[in-house]
Amino acid sequence: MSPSLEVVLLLCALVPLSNGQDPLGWLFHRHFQNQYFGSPQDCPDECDCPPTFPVAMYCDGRGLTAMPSVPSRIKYLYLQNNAIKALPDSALDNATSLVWLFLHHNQLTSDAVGQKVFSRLEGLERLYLQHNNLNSIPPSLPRSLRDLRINHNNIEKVTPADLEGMDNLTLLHLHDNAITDMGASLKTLRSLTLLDLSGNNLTKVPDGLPEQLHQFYLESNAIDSLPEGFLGGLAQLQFVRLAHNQLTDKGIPPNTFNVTGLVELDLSYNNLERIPSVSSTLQHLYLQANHIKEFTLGSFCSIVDVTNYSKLQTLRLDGNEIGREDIPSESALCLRQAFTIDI
Ligand SMILES: *[C@@H]1O[C@H](CO)[C@@H](O)[C@H](O)[C@H]1NC(C)=O
Ligand SMILES: *[C@@H]1O[C@H](CO)[C@@H](O)[C@H](O)[C@H]1NC(C)=O
Ligand SMILES: *[C@@H]1O[C@H](CO)[C@@H](O)[C@H](O)[C@H]1NC(C)=O
Ligand SMILES: *[C@@H]1O[C@H](CO)[C@@H](O)[C@H](O)[C@H]1NC(C)=O
Ligand SMILES: CC(=O)N[C@H]1CO[C@H](CO)[C@@H](O)[C@@H]1O
Repeated sequence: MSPSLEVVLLLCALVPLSNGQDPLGWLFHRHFQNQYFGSPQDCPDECDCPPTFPVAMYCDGRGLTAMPSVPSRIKYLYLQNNAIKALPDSALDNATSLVWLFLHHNQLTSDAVGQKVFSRLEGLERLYLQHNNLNSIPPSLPRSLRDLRINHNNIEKVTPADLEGMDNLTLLHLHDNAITDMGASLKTLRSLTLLDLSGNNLTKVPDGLPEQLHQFYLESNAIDSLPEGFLGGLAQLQFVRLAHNQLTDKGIPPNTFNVTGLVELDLSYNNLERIPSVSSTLQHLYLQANHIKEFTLGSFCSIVDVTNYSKLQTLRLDGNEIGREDIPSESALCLRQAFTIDI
């Protein structure tokens, strides 16, 4: 056998010519794939469809300005980091198996998103639309969603119809928009555990907070007062962030934060002059950069004895109008678990 024929035979053994059986095939450039591994015929040229993971299609970061066509078998579609401007009604006609749809970091505007484009995606669970130019939540989003990210857009208003019936929605990222009003849109979200509304233009806390809420982020809005007992019915709530608002003592009804279950409360960068009363179970309290003039131990402990003390571990009071000398000596008993007190 001549040496050159040996080489050819060896290559044939190494490069499978049959239909995409090679587990590393998807790593190669598509043209190479087509030639040697046989990429699925229905994969658009501008995307990658790994033969080893036939339900995924990767079209991210390719400078796309329009939607590629999506084969019906695709469940996981990656379209982020492109310059896609429009999502016409027919764009996802065949994509009825989609479970994840990633469209973040594109140039979508609400006018260019079809009214019905999402309506046939009955199994969609994850929709990422953050960092686009949307000024409203697209109509007819699938009610099957579990994780909706639409932060960093220009949304001004959320209406009840936008989110109604999303019984399984667990995570809702709406931060860094221009929302002034949430109306009663949250009430029906019975599975919601994380609500991020930070970086908007809210002047008040939305009504009807979902009962399963666990993390509630409202920092960097324009809220100056809180409704009476607004954390009352939220038995799962552990993290509340209200930093960078315009809260005053007058705007916080007594015992607003004296709710058991709360683990972390961030009230930094507001206009408070007093330390609000908090539950003895609270572990981390951030009050830096307010105008607090007095260290009121009663805000943490109403009674102090062997069994009654605060569970506070972190207390930040730096950037206020008090100093270390303002902390009364009996604090040691009440705040016996506080490892960090910054003043
Ligand atoms: C949907 O599938 C049909 C048939 O394969 C095809 O002709 C059509 O172009 C597809 N539409 C889109 C938007 O991909
Ligand atoms: C929510 O999830 C359950 C269980 O997976 C499913 O049966 C139900 O249809 C989902 N609800 C919606 C509105 O899609
Ligand atoms: C939202 O707040 C920003 C900064 O505070 C302001 O520039 C903008 O005009 C406000 N937008 C609306 C819609 O109120
Ligand atoms: C918190 O509320 C309980 C009753 O629910 C009350 O006994 C306690 O004194 C309150 N704590 C503070 C610091 O006001
Ligand atoms: C406010 C509070 O937690 N009070 C408790 C203090 O400790 C006694 C027992 O010593 C409890 O009965 C109180 O409920």
